[in-house]
Amino acid sequence: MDFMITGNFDGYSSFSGIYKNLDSNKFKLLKDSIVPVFRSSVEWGDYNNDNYMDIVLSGSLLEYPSLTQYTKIYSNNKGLAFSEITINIAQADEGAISWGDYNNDGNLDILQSGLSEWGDVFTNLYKNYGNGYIVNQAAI
Ligand SMILES: [Ca+2]
Ligand SMILES: [Ca+2]
Repeated sequence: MDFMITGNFDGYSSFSGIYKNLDSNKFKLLKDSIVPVFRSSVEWGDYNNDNYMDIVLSGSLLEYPSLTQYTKIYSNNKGLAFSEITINIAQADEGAISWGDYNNDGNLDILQSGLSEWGDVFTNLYKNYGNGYIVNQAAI
């Protein structure tokens, strides 16, 4: 199993990293350009059903002293790299984000909660139509 961590390690910058399991005792940090976030939530899921686990994450990007909310989906390119996909999803931090197939159509949907850039608390459900379309199903 590989894993991903996000967080803040010095108070002035944030970090996101994917670690590939080389064998039972060694992991290698991949050099993918995952947005570095803290106050974050991240989960693996195969949203496009290609049998490669993708990533959804949300959190705060800290480039001291500015702080920006980020929510991104990264598509797994056949285990070789991850690329950010373009999607209309609310930017949030200090929340939770997860995959789940709420309508049992075989496509993983997204449940997102968190704080907007204006400090509003929200929860959104996004339906995955397949073919790259993920649409907000209105605030919950
Ligand atoms: Ca996938
Ligand atoms: Ca679904």
